[in-house]
Amino acid sequence: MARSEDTVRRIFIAVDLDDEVRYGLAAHLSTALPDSLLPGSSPPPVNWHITLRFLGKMDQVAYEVLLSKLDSIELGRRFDLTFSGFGAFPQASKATVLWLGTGGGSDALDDLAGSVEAAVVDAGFMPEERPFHPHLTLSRIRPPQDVSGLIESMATVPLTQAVDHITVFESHLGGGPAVYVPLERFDLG
Ligand code: 2AM
Repeated sequence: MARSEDTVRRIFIAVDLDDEVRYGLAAHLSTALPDSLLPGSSPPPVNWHITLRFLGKMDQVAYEVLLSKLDSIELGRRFDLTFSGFGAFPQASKATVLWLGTGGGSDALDDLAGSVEAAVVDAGFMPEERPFHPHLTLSRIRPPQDVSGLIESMATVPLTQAVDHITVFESHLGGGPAVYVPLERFDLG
């Protein structure tokens, strides 16, 4: 169905996970965690991803310019990404976000985020002010909690994600978990 010119979408660009990694990670967490529970509210595994750039709402014209810029840039060579232990934003003693960090391949992921950022700015969006901090959000915690013990207990996760494309997602918010719809993908070399 054709989209009308005044369509507005809430967009982010991310590294998606293969189902094998997604559900392998969910299984690993449920056995590795002391009481099989994460504090706070956890997005369902189907929503797990690593955000490269969150853009927010944009109209059809901006969306099409973004796609054309993403299509025109060099995204680099595909690479393998491994996962490290847990971390927290803004800090472990008062965590509002519990996340899984990346291990091997983090430098390549940094480069990929840099390429995406260049395309985004070239498309006319404001530059991201915050430094890129790759993470996979596992839980959002309100009110904040001390998760220091949990972070120390979680070692490297034995899973590898082959990063061979990036995905442009539309985010639908509402009651319950967000729904993330993949709209476009761009392949690495
Ligand atoms: P998060 O992983 O740190 O929660 C889709 O909403 C993705 O975009 C989420 O993974 C979230 O990152 C990120 N995101 C959502 N709102 C954002 C915002 N206002 N600024 C930056 N990133 C945001």
